[in-house]
Order: sequence, then C-alpha cells, then structure tokens
Amino acid sequence: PRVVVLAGGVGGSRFVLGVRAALRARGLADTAASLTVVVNTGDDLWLSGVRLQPDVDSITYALAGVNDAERGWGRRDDSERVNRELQEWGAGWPWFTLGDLDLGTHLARTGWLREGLTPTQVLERMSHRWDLGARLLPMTDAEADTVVVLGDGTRLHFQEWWTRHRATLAPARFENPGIDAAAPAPGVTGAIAAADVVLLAPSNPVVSIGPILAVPGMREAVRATAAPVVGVSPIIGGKVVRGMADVCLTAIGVETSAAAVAGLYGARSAGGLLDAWLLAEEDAALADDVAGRGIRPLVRPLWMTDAAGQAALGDAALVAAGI
Ligand code: GDP
Ligand code: FO1
Ligand code: CA
Repeated sequence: PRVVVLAGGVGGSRFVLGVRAALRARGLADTAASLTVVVNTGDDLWLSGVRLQPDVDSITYALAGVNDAERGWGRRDDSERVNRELQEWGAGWPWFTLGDLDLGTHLARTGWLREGLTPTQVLERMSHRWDLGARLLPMTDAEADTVVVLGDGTRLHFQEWWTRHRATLAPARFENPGIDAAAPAPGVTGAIAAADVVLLAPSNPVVSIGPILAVPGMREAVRATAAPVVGVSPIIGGKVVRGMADVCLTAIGVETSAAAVAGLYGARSAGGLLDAWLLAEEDAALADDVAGRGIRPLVRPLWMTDAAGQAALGDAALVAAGI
C-alpha cells in the first residue's frame, strides 16, 4: 500500500513510527516504498548562520531511533559544548539550545544548501545515513517560516514565541510570509495522487498541519486524490496531549475539541479534506457532531505513549482507510 502522512514534529513522529510499525506488522519489509511523510517546514529558521528544520529533524531522528524522545526534539545523549561557546559569544538565542550532535546536522544541511542543493535534495541525501523506513519530503523547498503576530502588531518568529515565551503571548494570527509563492516540493503532489491513503497526523492543526495545507496546490491535491483521507485527533478528552496547540486553536477561533478540529479540516464532501476522523474514546460523545459535519467518526484509542500504542493507532488509521 502507498501511504502518505502529513506531519509535524513530536505528534507527527510518534504517529509515523506507529504507521511504520503497522506496515512492518503486516509483513512489509521495505516500508520506505510504502510510506511517504510530507513534513512541516514552517518551524524552520536561520540561527547563527545555520538552517534549522525542527520538524524535519524530529521525524528523521525518531525514525532513525536517535531522537531525544522525552524532549521530542534534538539528539539523544547530546552535549552542549559548542552551545556554551555560542552563548559566551552572545551568538544565537540564549533561550534556544543547539546540541553538539544536532549542530552536525545543521552544519551539513547548511553546507549543502550553500552548494546549491534544494531542501528536498538535502533531505534525500541525509535520509541515506540511516534506514528510516520512510521517504521524507519537505512540504515545500521555499522558505516560509511561521511568524506569530501579536495583538499590538509585534511579529515574532514562531520559534521565539514557542521556546522563549512558551506561547504565553496571545497571538492575533499566524502567517507564513512567502508561502503564496511556494509550491509543494517535488514528489509531494505525485505521492498524494498515487496514494492508497492520505493520513493527517495528530499534529498541531495550526502551526504543523496548517502550513502544509497552506502551500498553494496542497489542499487541492489532497481533495483530488482517489485515496481516502483520514485524520487523527491531537486532542484527547478535550485537551491537547502536550504542547500549546490549544493556544494556537483559540487564536484562530477554533475550540479545543476533537470535533472542532475535524471541522477545521472540513469534510471532503463539503469542500474540505476529511473522509474519516479518528477520535478518542474519551471524546466518543462527539462522534455524532463529527458525523453531522459529513465526516465518518471512528472512536479508537489515541494514546501514543509507547510503541504498542503508536502501532495500534497507526494500524487503526490504515484500517479506517480500508487497508
Ligand atoms: P510539534 O511540531 O513538535 O509541536 O509536534 P506536532 O505538531 O507534530 O504534534 C503536536 C501535537 O501532538 C500536540 O498538539 C499533541 O496534542 C499531539 N500529541 C502528542 N502525543 C500524542 C498522543 O499520544 N496522541 C495523540 N492523539 N496526540 C498526541
Ligand atoms: N524547543 C525548546 O523548547 N527549547 C529549545 O531550546 C529548542 C531547541 C531546538 C533546537 C533544534 C530543533 O530542531 C528544535 C529545538 N526545539 C527547542 C524544538 C522546537 O522548538 C520545535 O519546533 C517545537 O518543539 C515544535 O515543533
Ligand atoms: Ca513543529
């Protein structure tokens, strides 16, 4: 089966690990031929002269098994010798840690970008180091970093708002300057068109899935595919599992509920994207609301706190698509 997942960082990583495990459990040896992940690049930023791609790196490190699973970003067992020097120089951001091993990734990537490779080509080259069991594609090769605009007009890079202020500053809106001139990265729309299922990972609907869908042509590609489009709620029991997606949802006027997020993505039959929506047992009471929006509700366990939970959810998403 050809599976395409739209994903962000932490929630995206857990879900992609689950889909990969589900494909392996079905006897598929070469899951890379079956699993394509379109990754959010709205988190990306230039810092101390290197290009960071946080969600791309979270997914890559997780699939390679070298991620810091607790923090959800960066490399396991990393050190911070260089970061201390950067801080002493007053370089970079005092509130933002660049691990030594992680810097290896940023330096390699930045060098190749400066040699003229596209982000897609850089990611393809980096994917060869480990057997990831999936093909990773950035949502676009254009730079379209997420900007948070506050009520007084102040503009912050998403990463400053998220890591320095922990989303405590009320956002008026989110923007991705440059995204209107962007195009899906090579291979993205083709993968979506050829898919047997397109999955929306239980990622932050606003700053992870949102930027992916904001790339011109992306929504149209998802709506046009013959594949079922199945989404998974990042909200369980009316609360986000971790992080500040609730602040993001409130900022765009969407209630933090499994049904409201399904409504945000919309029913494919009504101009939106979803054919089906997985919601947690804790939110089973919302199933009728979801169905009323023209989206097939499927109540399933949505916790991905361990490998078994991840694989079960990955399998449930495939089954929901008839695979
Ligand atoms: P980020 O880019 O690092 O913020 O990660 P994502 O955007 O990919 O995912 C963040 C979202 O993942 C959060 O809103 C969480 O609610 C969601 N999430 C994290 N763990 C789980 C889980 O075990 N189950 C579900 N359903 N959602 C989860
Ligand atoms: N998140 C933090 O909360 N603090 C950090 O110092 C930090 C450093 C960092 C470095 C590289 C990288 O790829 C990600 C990093 N993150 C950090 C996570 C980053 O903010 C993610 O984009 C968010 O967790 C949302 O995906
Ligand atoms: Ca992210």
